Amino acid sequence: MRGFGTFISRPLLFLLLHFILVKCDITDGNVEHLKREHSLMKPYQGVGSSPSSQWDFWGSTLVTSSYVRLTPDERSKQGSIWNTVPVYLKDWEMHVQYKIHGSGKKNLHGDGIAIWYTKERLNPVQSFVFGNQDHFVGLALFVDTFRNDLHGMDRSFPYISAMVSNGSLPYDHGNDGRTSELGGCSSEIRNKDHDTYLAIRYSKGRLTVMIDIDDKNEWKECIDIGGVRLPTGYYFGASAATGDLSDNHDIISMKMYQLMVEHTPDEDSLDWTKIEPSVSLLKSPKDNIDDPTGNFRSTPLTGWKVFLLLLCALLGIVVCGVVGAVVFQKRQERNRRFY
Ligand SMILES: [Ca+2]
Repeated sequence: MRGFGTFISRPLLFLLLHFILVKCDITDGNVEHLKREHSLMKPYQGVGSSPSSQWDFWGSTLVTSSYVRLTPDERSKQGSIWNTVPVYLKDWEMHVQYKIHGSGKKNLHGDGIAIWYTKERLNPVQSFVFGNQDHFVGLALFVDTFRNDLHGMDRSFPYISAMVSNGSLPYDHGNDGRTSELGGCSSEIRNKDHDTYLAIRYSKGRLTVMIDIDDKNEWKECIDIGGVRLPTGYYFGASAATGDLSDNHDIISMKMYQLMVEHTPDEDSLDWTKIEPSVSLLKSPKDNIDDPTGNFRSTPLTGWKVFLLLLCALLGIVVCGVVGAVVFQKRQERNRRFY
């Protein structure tokens, strides 16, 4: 693609970049669509202490006026925070502002934060992953800061990955969930001077995860997969855990936006609370081991990729046309001179 830019005029390049950024910016941005009953924002009034609070917390979680600390930078801590109101939106977008920081040097910190959309909330059972149960039912997004699987050296940590489970398949902490992940990306999210963001969008069976770690107010795609089925009526939560190594795991805000999406009458007549969490259009999760990137996305091309392909094809045709015309003209001139 080197030299691609030289083919494109500046206005066209600007238009192209604008198009890509607009497509990547999945922020709904419409405050009217913010669902306050599912959002956690400063100064977290009443969280955990008021009976009418829409958020509960558990374990090592500490609520201050400027952040919710799921774990301090100390060993063997587990904490979580949970929305007490089930979500009945069919299409939604959750924006999480968070910060993971601590005194541990590179690779000497852990374990990370998980964001949940699950059937059960606040379930302190014996088997924990990131401060919650490993046999969860629903969706989980793991911001994993510690590499447990020493065989998986092909990816760098911190690593963000998503998993959907109906409860039959647990998250395997020993291999960083590699065998069950739907997709993921590496991201240097620790010890930033600014807060970091992630957005989870679920709409029409498509799960998209975007991240913003550079404080530039721009989303970058991390995960984008189709064929995901999630019910309504589940709960949002965030949790974190430390082990022998630790970090401060802070949630600054969780903002839930309703997406205004039309559904067919057939879709609307379904009982969305009865949907079992599942993913189609994918290889079996175990095939993921053979994928050197640990990443499989057998998804159709997204809008802007199709746009780029079409643009390349169009440019190709234009270049061929121009070259053809020049050659034809030269030949005509030569012919004229010949005669
Ligand atoms: Ca891990």
